[in-house]
Amino acid sequence: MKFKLLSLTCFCLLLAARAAAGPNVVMIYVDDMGYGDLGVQGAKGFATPHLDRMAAEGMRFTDFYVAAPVCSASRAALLTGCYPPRVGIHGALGPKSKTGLNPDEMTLAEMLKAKGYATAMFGKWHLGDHPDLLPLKQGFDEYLGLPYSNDMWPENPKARAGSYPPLPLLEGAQAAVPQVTAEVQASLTTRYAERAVQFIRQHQAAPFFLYVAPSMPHVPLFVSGKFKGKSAQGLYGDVIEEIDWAVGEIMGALKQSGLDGNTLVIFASDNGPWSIYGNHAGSPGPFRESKGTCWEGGIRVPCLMRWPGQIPAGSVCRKMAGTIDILPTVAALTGAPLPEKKIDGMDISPLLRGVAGAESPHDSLLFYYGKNELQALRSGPWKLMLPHAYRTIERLGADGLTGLHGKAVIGLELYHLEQDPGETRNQASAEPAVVARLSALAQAARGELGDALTQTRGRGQRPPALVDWP
Ligand SMILES: [Ca+2]
Repeated sequence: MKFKLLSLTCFCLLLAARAAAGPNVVMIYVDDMGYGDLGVQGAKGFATPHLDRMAAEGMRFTDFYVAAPVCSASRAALLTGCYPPRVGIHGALGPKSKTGLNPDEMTLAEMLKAKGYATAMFGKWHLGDHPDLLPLKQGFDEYLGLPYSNDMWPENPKARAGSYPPLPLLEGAQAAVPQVTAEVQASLTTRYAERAVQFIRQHQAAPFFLYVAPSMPHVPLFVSGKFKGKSAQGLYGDVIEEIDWAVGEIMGALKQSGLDGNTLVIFASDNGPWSIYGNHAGSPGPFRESKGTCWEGGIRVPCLMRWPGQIPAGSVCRKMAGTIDILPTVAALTGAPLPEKKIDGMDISPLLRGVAGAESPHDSLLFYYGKNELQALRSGPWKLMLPHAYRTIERLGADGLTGLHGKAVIGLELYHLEQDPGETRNQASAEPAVVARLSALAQAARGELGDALTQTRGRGQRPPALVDWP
């Protein structure tokens, strides 16, 4: 009897400690999935029942943005709450990169670790593959995954002989598989999901941060046997259905562990679809262009958030928000102190909670591509495209082979995203006052974060890590 009372007391203390620590956080960040690739956002030829259920049980964001339409810059923004130029990460880092995310920056994992959270990452890192820059050095207790994109691989059909070193699958900082094969690629989505489920089961009593970053649906596409040939769309649809299954496994593990009501789950993509791959790419939905451009198709991504009892079920948020907001929002929800260094994201927890009248905290969101080119910004319903050159698609590829890029140059163009989400009607000459207001916002941003298009160096730019390889 005494023992029972004691264990009951322990259990209550444990629950109280858990509540004081704030919610668990699960961040799922997929690679190159399009806005139109969710069932609830019109996907055709494949099904996403688990993601659709996540939307039904949580909140779907219609106006959610990445900070850059490319892998490394987008991931740096997610993990630091900063625009990519603030932390010095541009584009997509290659193997044996001489730069990476500076360990002096505070990541989401480090912020929560300081608050007593257990942390783990399973999936694609892509913020520097030098041993000093891998996830274990950036706040994660545990890591399994590819250090960069799965196409930076000797067996990639478009790679020149010897252009890529062997691609390892890392466990911590060691190669669990020194040379990833096609068979290993096909196992990745399931491997990451299994490790995520195992991690959840091992941490039922401690608050945790789990970051799952599937290597898919980035080309080359691979899927495990259990999903091969299942969707009407073909291989891309099969790959999305396996990712959807993985999300279902993670949500199932949370439910079975009794953690549903105490866990915030976020799902988003790191940029728009890689449309030049034709039937091996997803859909940007109603938006213009795709990955690698600052048109909406490159930067507006699917985003779902679920936290039963805290986020209203079946809700839709149409306010402007982005991946830079996740770190400060998680800080607000968990009581973790914000990084000491300046960040750009803002707390959007009133939007998550569905507070009546809650607005986007941002006057504007900025979009970068290339080597720190400020190519576009959005303020309210307006989007200003700044003069720059970008890649278009002249011919689509198919079945894993790329197509043909063209080049386009645009001047100063203005679009009303609520009336014209497809960015088809340039309003610049009709709305000079709006152009002037957004141009002033762009100019202020250049002073702070720099801009290669105008050769501006920003006051607030911090250096990335620089490393030597033997
Ligand atoms: Ca990507």
